[in-house]
Amino acid sequence: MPRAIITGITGQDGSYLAEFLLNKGYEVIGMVRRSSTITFERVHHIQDAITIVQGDLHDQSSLVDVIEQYRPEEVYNLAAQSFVPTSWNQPVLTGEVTALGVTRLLEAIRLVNPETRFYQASSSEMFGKAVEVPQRETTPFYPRSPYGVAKVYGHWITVNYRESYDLFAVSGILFNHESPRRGLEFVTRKISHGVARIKLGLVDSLRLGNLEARRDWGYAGDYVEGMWLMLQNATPKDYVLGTGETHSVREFCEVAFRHVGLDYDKYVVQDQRYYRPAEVDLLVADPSRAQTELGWKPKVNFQELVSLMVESDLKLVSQEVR
Ligand code: NAP
Ligand code: F7E
Repeated sequence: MPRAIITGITGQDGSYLAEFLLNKGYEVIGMVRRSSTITFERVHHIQDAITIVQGDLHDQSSLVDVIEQYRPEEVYNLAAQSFVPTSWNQPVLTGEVTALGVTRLLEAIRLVNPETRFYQASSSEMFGKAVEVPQRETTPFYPRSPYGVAKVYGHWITVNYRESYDLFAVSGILFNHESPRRGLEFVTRKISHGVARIKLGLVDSLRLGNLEARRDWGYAGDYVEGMWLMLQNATPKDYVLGTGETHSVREFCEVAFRHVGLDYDKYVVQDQRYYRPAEVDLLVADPSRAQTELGWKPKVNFQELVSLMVESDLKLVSQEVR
């Protein structure tokens, strides 16, 4: 039975990846940071099938201990301070976790068991003020937030450890991927949850920032398969994962409100508080390398994704008000 460690298992992607690996017959070890409250909501349903171990990307020795204790074949580094606006308020913490945390984990692998295969969760935010459209593996980076800058560091240190120490270390440059398990502060979930609350009569407006920003939105469940495929490759190589389609925040609103028979224009209020000091205006992937070399393709399209999220939030919010 292959063994994998997932950092960030309590996050959106960690929970889908854990399910995916369990279905493939893996033993799954989830690394979690200590907290005074339980944050296992997303993995509650599989908690008996996984092993939870404490560790923190801030703490080198905890990472060495986890790798030494479990000696996994694969490590997926999904843990990060992942919310872009927070990275302006907490730039140093973001750098510590999202950037230096990667080096700490790579060091633990290099020192304890360099045979371990390593996946780094890189991000399309690294393309930022994109210098070409669509963005692919060779597109130069131009990050626009402390989060994007930290991810560029995490990306290059992964490449550097691969080239310096011959580690099987790869980086997946993933475009936005969403789901009913997305955190409530990210725009897609904020919209689907807002639509449900408006439809059920709990609130009468939804306050958002820049409606013209465009993203390449896919379904998180599809993307975790791509992470796994990258670690099964014959040679370590980086890949872009995305749908190749781009939509604006405004379009996401239109489709989400229309799904429940409402007109978004009557409910959405633009609020300066949600604008960013520097915006990423347009992201769209060229995922052709992953399609050709890994056979990876997203299965859920934009309309299906929006419907899936709105339906899930309608159910959730109606249960809460009952
Ligand atoms: P998420 O839901 O925000 O999950 C982040 C995870 O990191 C949580 O489990 C969190 O634990 C953990 N974490 C935070 N700080 C930590 C620390 N110091 N030590 C250990 N664990 C820590 O993120 P996601 O959407 O699943 O994304 C997964 C990864 O992919 C992240 O690295 C993100 O930056 C990257 N990414 C995401 C997307 C996307 O569209 N979702 C696209 C590209 C790249 P708690 O539960 O304790 O907070
Ligand atoms: O913003 C605009 C906002 O916060 C998307 C993370 O997973 O994907 C995610 O980062 C867009 C931005 O995601 C609101 O200005 C408008 O242009 O959902 P988001 P993100 O910043 O793209 C990347 C790939 C990651 O790696 C990150 O970890 O939507 N927007 N109004 C808004 N955004 C938010 N959050 N809230 C609003 O009210």
